[in-house]
Amino acid sequence: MVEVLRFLTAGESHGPGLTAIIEGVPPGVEVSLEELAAEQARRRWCYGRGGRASIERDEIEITGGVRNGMTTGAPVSVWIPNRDYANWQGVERPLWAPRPGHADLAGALKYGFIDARPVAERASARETAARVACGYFSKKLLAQGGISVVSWVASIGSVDAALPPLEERMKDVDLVRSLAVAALDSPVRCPDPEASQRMMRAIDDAREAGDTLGGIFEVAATGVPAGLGSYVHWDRRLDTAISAAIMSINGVKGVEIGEGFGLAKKSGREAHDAISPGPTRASNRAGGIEGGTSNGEVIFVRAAEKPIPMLGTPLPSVDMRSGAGCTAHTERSDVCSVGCAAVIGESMLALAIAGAWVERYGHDRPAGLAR
Ligand code: EPS
Repeated sequence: MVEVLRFLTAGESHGPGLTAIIEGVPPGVEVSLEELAAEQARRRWCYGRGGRASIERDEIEITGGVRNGMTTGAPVSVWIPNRDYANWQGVERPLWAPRPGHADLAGALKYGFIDARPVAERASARETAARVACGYFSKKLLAQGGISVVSWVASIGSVDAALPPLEERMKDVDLVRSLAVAALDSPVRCPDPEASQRMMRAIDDAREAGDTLGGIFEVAATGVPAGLGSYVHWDRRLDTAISAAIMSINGVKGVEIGEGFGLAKKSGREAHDAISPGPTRASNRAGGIEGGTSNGEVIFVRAAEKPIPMLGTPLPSVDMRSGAGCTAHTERSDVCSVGCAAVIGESMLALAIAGAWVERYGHDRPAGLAR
């Protein structure tokens, strides 16, 4: 048996474009090119991105699976051309000195390349434009079932946003919504305006020093019914799917569900969410998942993105042709992309939850009717 909802992407950062295919979206999901383009625009730019973000327009085409503004149940295919392709045609840009922290060296060793350019081209986070396209269809399918997925940035480098306590952010649906709305006004997607300013200054300082920054973003899904995923086998657990989906985002090195690592420092009485008649919960430290199964609370995920590996002032590396020491390759790049990673996090969380949704409710009928 194949997975009910699955997606594939293809294409390189500076190739003609990216292809995305998502299969398993039920028929009758209302979609629009304008919304899809708006979602792409959210992913494309945040404060800290480099020159490339202003070159690309992501003039997307839906080439399959949609008729008269509705999904048909057939695989949905999307084409996202790269505008920068024109500037790369006929130009050889070898990458002899792998960048520490990037896929360059590991990929070159794996596939036997001396020039790591093919690695850099496919490992590039440009590919996430295709994931966000797939994420859009998942979000629309989930919206039919009353689920929405939102995100914001909690920290960049050493600058932390002054957010309401984690316990409240994980539990309170209205607070989740208001944080996501506040993040819309921030160039770094942080709901705290004062911290946003400091984050932007930190990004400027890093740029000036030829350095880069990472950060932490939070993604939350509200309206998720109890019963998605299962405890019966490791690969049917919803937290398995969610953590893999979030960890797969370029640069992500840590994922927590609910209070995550913080729970390890608490006693059982402090850590668990007591059940009251209803059944209801006054807290959501579990982040909406117990026993690999959604429990009806907000699904709450935190992710840590490492600093971007392409540095203006590069770290030591080796020239793959001679083996001699040198400094790592450098070229135009981003300084910080945490605000964009948050949007990609929404897509990946939506894809993981949508997978569990269609597994439970099927994909032959519109999501709103299936439940
Ligand atoms: C990326 C490097 C930059 C980013 C790119 C991801 O591209 P370039 O090498 O062309 O300057 O802009 O991201 C995108 C193009 C995008 O749309 O997200 C990398 O090496 O990962």
